[in-house]
Amino acid sequence: MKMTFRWYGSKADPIPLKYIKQIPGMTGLMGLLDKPAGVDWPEDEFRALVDEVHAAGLELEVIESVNVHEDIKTGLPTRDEYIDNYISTIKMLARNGVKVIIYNFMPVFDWLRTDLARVIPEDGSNSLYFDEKDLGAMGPLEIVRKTAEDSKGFTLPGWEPERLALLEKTLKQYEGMTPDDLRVHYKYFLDAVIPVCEAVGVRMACHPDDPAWPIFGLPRIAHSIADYDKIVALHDSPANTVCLCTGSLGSNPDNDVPAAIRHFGQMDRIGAMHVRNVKYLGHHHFREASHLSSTGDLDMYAIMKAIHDTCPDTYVRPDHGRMIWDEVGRPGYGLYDRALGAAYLNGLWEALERA
Ligand code: DNO
Repeated sequence: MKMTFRWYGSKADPIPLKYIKQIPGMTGLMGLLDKPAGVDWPEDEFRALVDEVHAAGLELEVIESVNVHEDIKTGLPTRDEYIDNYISTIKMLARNGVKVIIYNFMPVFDWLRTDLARVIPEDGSNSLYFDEKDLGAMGPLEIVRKTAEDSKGFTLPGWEPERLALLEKTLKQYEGMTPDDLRVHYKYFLDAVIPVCEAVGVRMACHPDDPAWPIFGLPRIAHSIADYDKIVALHDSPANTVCLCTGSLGSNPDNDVPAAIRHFGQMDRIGAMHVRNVKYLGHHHFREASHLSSTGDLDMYAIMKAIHDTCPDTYVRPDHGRMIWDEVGRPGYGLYDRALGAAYLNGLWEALERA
């Protein structure tokens, strides 16, 4: 297992690489270049990032994310140009030491919450929160406006300004599209990129829908074991993998997260793991908890054991943290609680190794 940390680059992330390196057991990053979906990433800029990360004593073997352009997801004729750019980016990343590319195939919205800083009454910290009842009153444009307002000036992954500028147009493109239609577009994309990945030694890892159910009537195709079975079958290859996010899949209590890890781990189809905990508050209603099992509803020991038993070489990052100790930072991506999460997950790992 390689413990990694999500980082947004020195211009966009207030957390210095030095601090990340000081978290015990941290081997590297899940990093990115801040480029809009569809763009061919410039090699000189990426090389500079790699050099900066290496100089800090960290690795950059996982990229999160190279976003997929909406024209690819909606199957427009313009998709081929964007797929060519994606392929060129894959080759460039491989030349520079990248092993895994995390992405998602969610229409329009990446992840969605109704409150980015819900106070946890027990201890006064705050975390990301979702209640479908609150969403009921808001349309997609309103939730976007609210999320932007609440993000404290940070660009949130999946909520990039260029994506939001096209929101109304994009939403229209999905009208009438079924999950099967979306899978047809997905297969077209995978058939083009996966052979390239095989040739250059990179694995694509698809992030699940978050939360793990359909929203705003949009087709969503990655929120259960059955969904993921279909995705890995769309183009059967060790390069076509999942980024198994415990908190996203686990937002639906019907998903047995350790079982999902074992299932895809045994198939060698886990490219990366996001590990975090959720606390269920009702139907389609949850908040994010600290990583410690007893503060939420997911069994972190069972999760780490499933990784240990079936995909022990995978990349793991402590996913979203709460905001604690009055830290001001990107919602979900502060330093302190994610560092505590990493230390705790490393502790579970040490116990598993020794047992
Ligand atoms: C949210 C993240 C997601 C994830 C993308 C991968 O905090 O886990 O935005 O990075 O879905 O493409």
